[in-house]
Amino acid sequence: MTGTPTHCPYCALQCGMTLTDAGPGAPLAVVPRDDVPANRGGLCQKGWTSAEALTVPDRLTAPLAREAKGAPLRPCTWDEALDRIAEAALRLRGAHGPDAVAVFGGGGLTNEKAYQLGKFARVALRTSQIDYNGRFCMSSAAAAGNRAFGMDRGLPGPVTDLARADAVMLVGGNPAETMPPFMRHLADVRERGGALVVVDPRRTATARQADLHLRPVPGTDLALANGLLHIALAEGLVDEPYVAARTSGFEAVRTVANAYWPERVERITGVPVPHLREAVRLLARGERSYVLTARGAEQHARGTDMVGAFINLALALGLPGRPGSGYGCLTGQGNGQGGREHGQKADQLPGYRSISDPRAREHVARVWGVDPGSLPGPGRSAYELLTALGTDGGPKALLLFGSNPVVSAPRAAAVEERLAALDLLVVADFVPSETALLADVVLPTAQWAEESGTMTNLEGRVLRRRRAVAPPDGVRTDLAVLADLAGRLGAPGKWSDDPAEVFEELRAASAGGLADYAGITYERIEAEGGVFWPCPSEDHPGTPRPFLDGFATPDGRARFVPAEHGGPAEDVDGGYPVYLTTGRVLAQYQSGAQTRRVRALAEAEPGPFVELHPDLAERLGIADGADVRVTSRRGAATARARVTDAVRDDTAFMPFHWPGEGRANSLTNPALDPVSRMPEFKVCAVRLEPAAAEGEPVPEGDGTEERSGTAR
Ligand SMILES: Nc1nc2c(c(=O)[nH]1)N[C@H]1C(S)=C(S)[C@@H](COP(=O)(O)OP(=O)(O)OC[C@H]3O[C@@H](n4cnc5c(=O)[nH]c(N)nc54)[C@H](O)[C@@H]3O)O[C@H]1N2
Ligand SMILES: Nc1nc2c(c(=O)[nH]1)N[C@H]1C(S)=C(S)[C@@H](COP(=O)(O)OP(=O)(O)OC[C@H]3O[C@@H](n4cnc5c(=O)[nH]c(N)nc54)[C@H](O)[C@@H]3O)O[C@H]1N2
Ligand code: SF4
Ligand SMILES: [Mo]
Repeated sequence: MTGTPTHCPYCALQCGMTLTDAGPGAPLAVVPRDDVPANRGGLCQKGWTSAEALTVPDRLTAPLAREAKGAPLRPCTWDEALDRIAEAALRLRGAHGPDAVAVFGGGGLTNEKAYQLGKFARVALRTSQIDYNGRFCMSSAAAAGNRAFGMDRGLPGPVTDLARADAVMLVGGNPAETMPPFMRHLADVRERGGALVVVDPRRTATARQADLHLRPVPGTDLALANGLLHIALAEGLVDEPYVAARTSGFEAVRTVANAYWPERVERITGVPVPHLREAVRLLARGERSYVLTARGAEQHARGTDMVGAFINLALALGLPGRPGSGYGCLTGQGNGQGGREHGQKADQLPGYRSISDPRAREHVARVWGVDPGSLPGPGRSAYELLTALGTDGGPKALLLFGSNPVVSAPRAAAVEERLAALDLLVVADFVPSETALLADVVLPTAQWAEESGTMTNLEGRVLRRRRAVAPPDGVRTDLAVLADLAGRLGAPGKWSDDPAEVFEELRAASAGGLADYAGITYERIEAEGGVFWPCPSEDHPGTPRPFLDGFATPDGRARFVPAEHGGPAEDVDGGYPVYLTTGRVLAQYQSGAQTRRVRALAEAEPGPFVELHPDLAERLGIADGADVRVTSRRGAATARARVTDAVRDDTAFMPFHWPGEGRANSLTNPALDPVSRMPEFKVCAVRLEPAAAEGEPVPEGDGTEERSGTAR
């Protein structure tokens, strides 16, 4: 049996796997590939069971529509569904202007789909109102990377470079659960004598493998980073020649760091001074080290500055731009990297171009065959877009591809209300997700093993996704849906449903941009095991390590950006005395729409839970396994108690994979970072009580988006 070599549908590691048809009625057989460096023959439980998602019992195989609000969703023909969408889009545009129709995308979409979705919004709908769930994901790391290096790239080089590091500091990431085969690369570091430092309020499966674990109070990482830099300065560990030769702006950062003496930082973060010193000593002990961030450091109302403070530390130690060394962010979704390069972001055109840049507009408009003046300007960011839906002056219709915001958006109840207020909600998905169940029209689309395209993994390596089976009857690809709708809307230009043709156009549209894919072809990807962007021409080798010769800033120097600690947007108080942080578990993926339907995964993690420390549990009279009611200023949720000393006694943790009663995002604070517009998923203030006890009524919305400014 030969099988089809492709990659996992889920996270940014994009583990290689081969899919083999195991005969009629049997699911595709999944075999890990050992020729893909990211996973080298490994897979996590989600990857192993990924083929089961293709044949779940409630897989969507016909379009659904409801006749009116409140009426049930019923199967209809593709023509009925697409006519209804096109008719409503034209009607709403006629009545309210092009911004009346909005689009929301996802970081799981292939490059081809992300590109086509952005083009569809700007050319077919002529709307500025498009954004995507990546805004909830690594947007703060992207903003900080752009600010410091002039370019936003997940890792600064191939994952296999990590092995040679003297130390890796991982801030707010739990790859033992979120990218299990990645742990192999961290194990290589330790086997070769390097050290692993983990910064996480919880003693996670990742932290248990670390040489040193720092456990800050959630939301205090900025003070921690400044404090580590203070120690590096005090102990003469700053690489002054590197700072002089390759960076700008250090003096302002030095001045800020001076005020973060170790005892003050211990007071703010709860991390003991000897641990702070040990962390700096480990990170500075060799030439080659990495500072890596993930969502724990990024999903904050000051996430851009938080990541920036860790970049400052890496720069002061002379790490970025050296081989086998640097700063990196662990991107999250399958195409988390490529999905943020080709124009589904509110302010962006393909090739990581700015939609406000006249030259970028002219270049892309030429490729699209339209007048640059017809392209809209920047639109609203994800949360701002979702909460504008159905308001006066907000969009009246939304077309959503590749996200399930009813579960995954912050303050989700408010978002759910806005979705319900739309004239028309269209959701394209493979399964009836919680958001699809609210829709007026649901479009059943093909999924990963049924389609081809490209994905860009956390290394910046562009990979091929290959079709292994035909989609079920009745199902169309996202590209086919967009092409058909563009035709019904009378859109100018070319609208192909063939990924190879769309990729050719993407190459031209990205040419000359920061994320330049012009020299990448499907053939090269297959022959070379992936190609790293930027790759401006077919004879260019691709760029695995973009910063070796200089940074992508105008003067080639990396920029230091000073930032002061401010604390979380919402601090604990008498009414809400416990921090809540949220994140992931191994066996569930994101909103759970896919993984909750896979038997082995649902058995491994059947439902919502809240981790709390034994001392806190005892104080509150909550037993392990009992139902806990968790209340924040936004709402309440009920989940099963997991009493564990892996969490701090001032902090509870909930995964966000479940809808309904146990939805973590009923609680989260949508305070947005001023630069990235990333919401503060990682800290809010809550009250916990046994679920049996009558809680006080939940207060109405009360301006919690303002910063409390409480000094810690
Ligand atoms: N199993 C599984 N794997 C996944 C996903 C999934 O849903 N399930 N999703 C994929 C996606 S899209 C993403 S973005 C990645 C996310 O991957 P990660 O970033 O590794 O995942 P999270 O669990 O969101 O957060 C990581 C850690 O941040 C810690 N943390 C919370 N608050 C703070 C804080 O204030 N400071 C610090 N330093 N740490 C804090 C949490 O305790 C948690 O252990 O995972 C990808 N892989
Ligand atoms: N509290 C809290 N909330 C969070 C986070 C957190 O840490 N804490 N993390 C945030 C992060 S990092 C992320 S990335 C978001 C993710 O949250 P979501 O955006 O909700 O991500 P998914 O659950 O992956 O949703 C993808 C949906 O699209 C479908 N889908 C997948 N691929 C395709 C495709 O190719 N085409 C179409 N048409 N449909 C597709 C899936 O079946 C699923 O229903 O959640 C964010 N929300
Ligand atoms: S680590 Fe990510 S890419 Fe690899 S098998 Fe698991 S979910 Fe799939
Ligand atoms: Mo993410």
